[in-house]
Amino acid sequence: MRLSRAFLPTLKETPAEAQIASHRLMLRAGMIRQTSAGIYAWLPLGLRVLRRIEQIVREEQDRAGAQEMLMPTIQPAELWRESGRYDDYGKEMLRIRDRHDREMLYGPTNEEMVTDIFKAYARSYRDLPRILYHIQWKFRDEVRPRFGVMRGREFLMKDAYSFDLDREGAIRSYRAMMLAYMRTFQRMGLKAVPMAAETGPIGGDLSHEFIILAETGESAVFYDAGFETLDWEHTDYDYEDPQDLARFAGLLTSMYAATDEKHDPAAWEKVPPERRREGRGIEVGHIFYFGTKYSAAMGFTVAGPDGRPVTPEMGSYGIGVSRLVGAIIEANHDEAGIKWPDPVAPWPAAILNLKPGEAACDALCERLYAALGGEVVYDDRDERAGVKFADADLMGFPWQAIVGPRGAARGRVELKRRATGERQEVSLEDAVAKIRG
Ligand code: P5A
Repeated sequence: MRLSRAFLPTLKETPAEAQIASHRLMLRAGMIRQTSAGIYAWLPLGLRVLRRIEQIVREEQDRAGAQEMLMPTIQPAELWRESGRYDDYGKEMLRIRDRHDREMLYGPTNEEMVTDIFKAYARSYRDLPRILYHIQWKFRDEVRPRFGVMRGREFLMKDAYSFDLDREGAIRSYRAMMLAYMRTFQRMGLKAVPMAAETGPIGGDLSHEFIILAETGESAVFYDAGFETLDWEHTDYDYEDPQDLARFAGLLTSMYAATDEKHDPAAWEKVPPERRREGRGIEVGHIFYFGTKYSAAMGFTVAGPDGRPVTPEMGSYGIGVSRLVGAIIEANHDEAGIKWPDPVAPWPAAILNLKPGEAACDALCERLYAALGGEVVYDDRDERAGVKFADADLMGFPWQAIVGPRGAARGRVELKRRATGERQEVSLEDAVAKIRG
């Protein structure tokens, strides 16, 4: 992407309305633009990051055996009358009437709809277990939308729903999602801590929030150092093996973790002092086991092994995909801008041509750009070097390949690692190899 032709608009001024770093940086880096309170347009830079995050979420859901579908954003009110939530949900629900005066709503979540769809097909215990998910926009008319995409009114969520024959099966599905979540967040370079949580309007008696650690997070958290060091992604826990999942859940729950609201000083005392960690965090995921709350209310049964009707046990599992964009920035930024972790970066590198029009600079930049298949940002603008450095730091590409006349004459590129500030002079081939990772 040549910057001279791109729509990657950065702002020099700090927008007055933004109270937290990620919101400020997303506006300044030209990732999002507010179109109404709590509703945002995703500009090209923001969309690329959103898509990468979405893809990691998708891959880990698939790996856990969940199947992707896509349900609509607009839902009929009747479905929500069946579960009794139409009135309970209150003002957070955006209610709409169509031309025939039918009551509709913009979905804040999909428990009713997925139950209605699945029950139309599932007939017997052989149709279970299943986990279905989609990645779809939601609307919640929050009283105070704030912090940009962290608490929006319209936001992108991955929501999965499990259907099992009995409680034991449902707990297994719940654990599988827990493992998928730990792997998902780790792949994004985040440290995630699951914490026992309230169930609120979703309901049920078992629930965990996934909090990622960021100094600027909204809640204070107390946790065991094990959450920082354990590798969930490369362990051989098998989703198909209930004992493996139990082992994994046992390890998770054996380690202390609580937000300040649920902090238990007596239990904290039992954690060895060298393992005690205190920090701040942001909720990026929330999972629920609620048994037959929706299946029973909506008359969903399947024929059990003995032929008698069984009401399936359910759970639901959410990840705030658009919130994650803000959360990752909260965990990875400095004064100058964003420091994208490689797995979610919009582009792996920016090539900074410090002297466009100078033959050697232009030639080296073009060769580098071509060698990288055009899959980087090439700052070919007729701008001062200082402007290019500032924009590249702000947009946060993991690598900056800096090409000035002196280096270019010798075929050398200065490679800067955004996260650490480290710089080294390398050949074009080495620059390509490093950027490709
Ligand atoms: C679980 C999936 C649910 O809605 N139903 C389907 C359950 N859970 S939840 O906790 O209410 O939301 C799941 C995650 O969505 C993100 N989120 C938000 N992100 C941005 N702006 C909002 N207003 C917002 N509300 C919820 C959070 O990451 C939450 O964990």
